[in-house]
Amino acid sequence: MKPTIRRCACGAFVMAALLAAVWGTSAQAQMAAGGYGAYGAYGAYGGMMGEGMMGGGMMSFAQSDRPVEPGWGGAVLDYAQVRDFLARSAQGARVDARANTVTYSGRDVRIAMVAVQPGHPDQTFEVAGLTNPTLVVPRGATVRIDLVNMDYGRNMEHGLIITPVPPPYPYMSMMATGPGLVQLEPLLPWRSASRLQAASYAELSTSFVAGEPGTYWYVCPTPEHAEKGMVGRFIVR
Ligand SMILES: [Cu+2]
Repeated sequence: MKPTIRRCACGAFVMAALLAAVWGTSAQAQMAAGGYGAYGAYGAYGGMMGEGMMGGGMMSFAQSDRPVEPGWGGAVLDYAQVRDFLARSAQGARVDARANTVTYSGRDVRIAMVAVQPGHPDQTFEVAGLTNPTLVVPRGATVRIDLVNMDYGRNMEHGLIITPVPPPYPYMSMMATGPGLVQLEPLLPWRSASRLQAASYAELSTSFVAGEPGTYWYVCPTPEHAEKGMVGRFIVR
């Protein structure tokens, strides 16, 4: 079994506690307090900038700008494990390719997500073989997202935040989205070798409770990626 890293010390949190209205207030408070200051260190820092607590107001994403290596901050998978991950990615889900939608049911939802699966367009997320699909989860479900970075090359770190702020996003998407209601951090480094079978892959997981029904967006916080379309709908209903 592959190890699972749960980045948030709190384990799970309730999205309902972060309604859009509250979010707006919170974002303003952060800006007033200079909470975006840490974002300035983006790209100039090798490791995590601190413990990433939800709603803490500090940006703790960091860009290492190098391929995955043991001890990077999350799990490291080999190619066989990634193939297994892909093979199980539609488990427990209803996949509608025409509507580009993956719908989950039950109280425990697991979303197996890939950042740039080979054969898919650059700067996209894949779930169950679909590109940037709309993900639908039931209200109140405990949702676990596992993200594997299959991409390769400089500036191909990827991450994920979930935000109520809709696209379009600027080059620095986090200037529009803030740290998000859910975040995977740090950014996942790219795979270690260009040949798929020879590479190792970064994986990171997070869990949260899908509280407040509505439309949200999952977004890659790496500069330029969301602007180029690394984003999809996330619906709680
Ligand atoms: Cu990205």
